[in-house]
Amino acid sequence: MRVFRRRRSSVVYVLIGCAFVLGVIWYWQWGADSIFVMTDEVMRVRVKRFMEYQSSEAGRSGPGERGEPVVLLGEEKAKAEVLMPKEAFNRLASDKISLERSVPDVRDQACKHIVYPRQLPTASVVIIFHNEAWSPLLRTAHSVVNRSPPQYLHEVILLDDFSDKDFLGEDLRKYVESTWPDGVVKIVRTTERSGLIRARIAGAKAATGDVLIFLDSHCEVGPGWVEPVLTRIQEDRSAVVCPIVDYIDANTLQYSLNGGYQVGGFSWSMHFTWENVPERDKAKRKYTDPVRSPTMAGGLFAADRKYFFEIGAYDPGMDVWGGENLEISFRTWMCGGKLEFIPCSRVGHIFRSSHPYTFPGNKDTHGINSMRLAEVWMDEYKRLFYTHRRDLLGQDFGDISERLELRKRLNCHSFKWFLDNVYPEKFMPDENVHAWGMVRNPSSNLCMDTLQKDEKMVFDMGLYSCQNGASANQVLSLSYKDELRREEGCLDSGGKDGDKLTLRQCNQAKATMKWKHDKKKNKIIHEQSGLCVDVNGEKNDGHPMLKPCKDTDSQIWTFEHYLD
Ligand code: LR7
Ligand code: MN
Repeated sequence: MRVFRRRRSSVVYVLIGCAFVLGVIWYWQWGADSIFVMTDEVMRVRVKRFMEYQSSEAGRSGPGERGEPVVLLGEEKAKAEVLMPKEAFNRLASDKISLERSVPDVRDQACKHIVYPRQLPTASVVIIFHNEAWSPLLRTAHSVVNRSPPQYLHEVILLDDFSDKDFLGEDLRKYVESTWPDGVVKIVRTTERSGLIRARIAGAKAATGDVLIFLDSHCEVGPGWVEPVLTRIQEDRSAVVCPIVDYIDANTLQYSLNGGYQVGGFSWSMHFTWENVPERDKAKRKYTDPVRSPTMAGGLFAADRKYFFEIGAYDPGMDVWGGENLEISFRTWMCGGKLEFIPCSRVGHIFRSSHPYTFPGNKDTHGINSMRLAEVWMDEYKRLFYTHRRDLLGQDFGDISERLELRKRLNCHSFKWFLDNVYPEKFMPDENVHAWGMVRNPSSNLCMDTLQKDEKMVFDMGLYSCQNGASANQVLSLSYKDELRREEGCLDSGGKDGDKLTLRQCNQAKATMKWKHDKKKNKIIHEQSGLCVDVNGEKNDGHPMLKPCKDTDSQIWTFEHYLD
């Protein structure tokens, strides 16, 4: 019995061995050959197409070429204006422009002289879309194929997040297959509306290149955009990197360079903000060096494909839109990676004023997604998020246990570590301050209020009935540096009788931005002029102003919280 069994198993080994040898011979004779021949052939097609585009680009003419604006007139203009609110950009102007238009080379001169390594990892460019218009979507794909050297472009994945516009079905498939018969552009479709976060995960899973590069479906990449990105990731696989985002006008499709040179921050309401590069980072670097950034805007970035999954891809519990950009930013830094902008890589994006798609269930997905992010990553600092979003307290944000598990498994730093080490400039409304919260004049029950003004702008501080802590527009802090400030700006005043309190960029060197307050006298005194802040008979939507100090109810102010 034993002998028999042994003999049978040796027969099996011999058969497996023969099959293996035959397989190797077959592969060597035909398989390998045909694969290599095909690859060579495909690569030839791709290189030829790339060279042809490159050599014709400078001579192109037509509407919108070189990123010039398209201005519609008369009937067309009227038609475009009707479409604008629905599509949130000027589709008619976009449709007039070639899908392969040229864009200006807005890179710094120094970028053009850099010689990048010949051997670089390959890119899978993932373009997610839901009901995107035809011309911006295809212009994104064409720009990638036309401006990425074929040896580095593994594939372009058009990830259709369950669009229901007809032309994005068969028509798109036919267009893609006939335009890129070599298969460099692929369509992958989700089987239900996933939202942009899960759509990106699906795109990343379908990809097989070394590096993932995500783009929105209304971008145009600039000359030489891909090499610096791949070079940086080759140097350091834990670098998650973003191109500089140029501006494509939603109305004229004009491509204009982002002259500013900024990095990403965030507001405590969990919105992305642009911030100046801190001096300490400016000092040590050349213009062309990567610049570290606390956060990213979200849509345009690259990461080593395996690394992207190692650090937890995205939170699949996030719906439709919003919050994922700060989540991946905090997580990358806190779990051992880094986030950078690459000044020599430029990509244009159409900035739209609204979303040309639905939010199923009419949910505030940005709010709920941000709750998930705050609960998983922000430790005790989530209090500052809820200060700005009291309306969200008690809302259901779903199950976050897997994300908490991930944080533990990756042994990530605390949020405080992130603030201290990556973003020390970030102002905490309730740390290093004498007092904070509502600033109330008890006799009128009016509070200082931003009146919803955009805090990136300069504006006069207003007055509004006190909302008892429910309105983030009424949060002010009196800092240890004697600033009376919001998250972004500080109150300033000319210091004359009747002058208003103007919110503008904080500047510690400015004497006109210093204020004194003590909870005994309850006045707010403008240090430089010695004048007092006065309600001066103003009502809702009015403005507090400086007046000579006197003993009057309209000069009494109390802060919601005193810390000393
Ligand atoms: O359900 C959806 N499914 C999708 O596939 C909803 C959207 N999408 C697609 C959509 O077609 C688009 O390609 O997702 C992409 C992003 O949607 P947009 O273009 O409406 O977003 P946005 O440009 O207004 O918003 C920014 O913030 C978002 C937060 O969730 C995303 O991170 C976007 O990618 C991001 N865009 C950028 O960062 C572009 C550069 C901005 C700058 C500077
Ligand atoms: Mn976008």
